[in-house]
Amino acid sequence: MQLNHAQRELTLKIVYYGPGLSGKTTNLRFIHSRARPEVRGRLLSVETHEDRTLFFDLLPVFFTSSSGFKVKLKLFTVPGQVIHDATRRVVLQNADAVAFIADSRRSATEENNAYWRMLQANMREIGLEPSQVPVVIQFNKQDLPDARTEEELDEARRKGAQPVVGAVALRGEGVMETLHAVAQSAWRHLDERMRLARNIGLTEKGFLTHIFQQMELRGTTLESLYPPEKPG
Ligand SMILES: Nc1nc2c(ncn2[C@@H]2O[C@H](COP(=O)(O)OP(=O)(O)OP(=O)(O)O)[C@@H](O)[C@H]2O)c(=O)[nH]1
Ligand SMILES: [Mg+2]
Repeated sequence: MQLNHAQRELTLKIVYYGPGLSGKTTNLRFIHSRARPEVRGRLLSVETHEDRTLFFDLLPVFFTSSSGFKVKLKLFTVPGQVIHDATRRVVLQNADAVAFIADSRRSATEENNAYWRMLQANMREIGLEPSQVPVVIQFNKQDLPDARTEEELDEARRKGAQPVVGAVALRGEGVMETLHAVAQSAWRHLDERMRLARNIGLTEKGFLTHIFQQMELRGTTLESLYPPEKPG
């Protein structure tokens, strides 16, 4: 988090972390496609010719609050291939929250677990205390055979402390819900420490509304929470 009172700017960093090919870049591409140009910048991707993330993807989402504060959300993905461990550590630096993108297939369980442990290790290596960084778990690729069922996701919800979202990122299902959960977690965590409502005159509801009112939410569970602004 960067809070610059003189420039009246607040920047939050959210990192999409997870095994190779779990769908991290697909999440960002979908968000980019559904955000109005007023609230988003370019999607910057550094990838191989096979579409594997080589360094990171970055999508900035931003708005100016009614109190005149510029609020920027920087969405990053890490590269999932095993060899890029050092890069994952660099990208994770100063993360305010993490969206852990897992592959729902049972055959991917071991890999998910390995990357989960790697996430904790990476955080420690860069001086982040894992228990102090909010994490939201997305079980992506729910469309594939052998994917965990909704009941199994419920079990994960009961067992773990983190919010769990099922997704088919390729079709955009669960993508906005994941972003909402991780943005909300990041905000709450920062607000506890920084008293953002008092210090910059922005509430959680205001923060989320500024972002999600400018997203195309049709067909998502967020639609009724953030009805589009009426023109005029
Ligand atoms: N069936 C299915 N395929 C998906 C889904 N989401 C992503 N994919 C596919 O999975 C492949 C990998 O997706 P990416 O978004 O590039 O994965 P990544 O996590 O960014 O991979 P790295 O950059 O290598 O870490 C692509 O072919 C996607 O089209 C999904 O929900 N269902
Ligand atoms: Mg990628």
